[in-house]
Amino acid sequence: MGFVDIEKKGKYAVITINRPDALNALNSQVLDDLGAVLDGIDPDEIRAVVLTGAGEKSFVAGADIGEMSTLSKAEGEAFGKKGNDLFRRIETFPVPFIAAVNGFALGGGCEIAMSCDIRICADSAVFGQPEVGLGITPGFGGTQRLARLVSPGMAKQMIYTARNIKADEAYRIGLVNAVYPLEELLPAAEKMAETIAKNAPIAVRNCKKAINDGLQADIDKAIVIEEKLFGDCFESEDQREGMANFLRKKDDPKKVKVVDFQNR
Ligand code: CO8
Repeated sequence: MGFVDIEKKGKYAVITINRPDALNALNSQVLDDLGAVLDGIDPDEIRAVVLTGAGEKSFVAGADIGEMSTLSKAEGEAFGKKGNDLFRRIETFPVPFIAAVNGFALGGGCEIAMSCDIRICADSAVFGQPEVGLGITPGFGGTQRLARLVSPGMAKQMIYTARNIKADEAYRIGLVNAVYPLEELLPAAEKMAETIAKNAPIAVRNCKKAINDGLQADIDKAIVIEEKLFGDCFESEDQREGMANFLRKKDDPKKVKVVDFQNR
């Protein structure tokens, strides 16, 4: 569909931002198309999502500079909100998102990757928040998520200097979990998605919510968030069957089976 493709592969999906002529830059249409693709994902059917960019050069080279160049203050704020609302949807979507960063992840590209749960990248990837060189601030969550993901000092250095970093530095500062040769990146991301999709879906969903919501709360409130989401898993067939399978295995190792977790 439009500038964003989705391929459903069993219990996971691969979403590709597909505007390679502009290095997958995010204009309003791309944001709308991505929103429509999210609308079409049933979290009871799809249990993990890989997000990547079309082509071999760029994940997403930022928000569309041409579109932004003539915006008024009010329009700039509205465009920021449009991106922020969409990226927050990804961040809170009830299944994990893995960003497979296959090249440039600049400005809005770095920001959309940071709204995903997990980031892995190609050895050719380049990350950066070049906005101050364009006379603006990062406006799709960069000032907030980068400081939370890496140290505030490193986030400030990247944002104030507008200096791009390569994959090895992104790995060193904890912005990505792993670096792969480009041709191995998507298979690795899909393997991770498949592994996640095999686990109990309510439990995975509740883990995402517990981590995200807990990070925004003080520790006393955060552990209550965890307790509630932990309790919510009980009495589900997945919990009953997952634990019964372990006990059967203890009783007689031959009785062990791969649990086919359902969304119950
Ligand atoms: N917006 C629009 N078009 C772009 C963008 C972009 N961000 N990036 C690349 N393109 C286009 C180029 O204009 C070019 O198009 P054309 O062929 O029609 O001239 C095509 O993609 C290929 O790009 P290049 O020829 O420049 O390719 P190079 O390999 O020479 O360079 C770079 C690759 C280094 C990635 C270079 O394209 C570049 O610097 N791009 C801009 C990167 C950037 O600054 N991104 C941040 C943008 S600002 C942002 O994301 C803010 C987010 C928050 C918004 C808040 C709103 C209020």
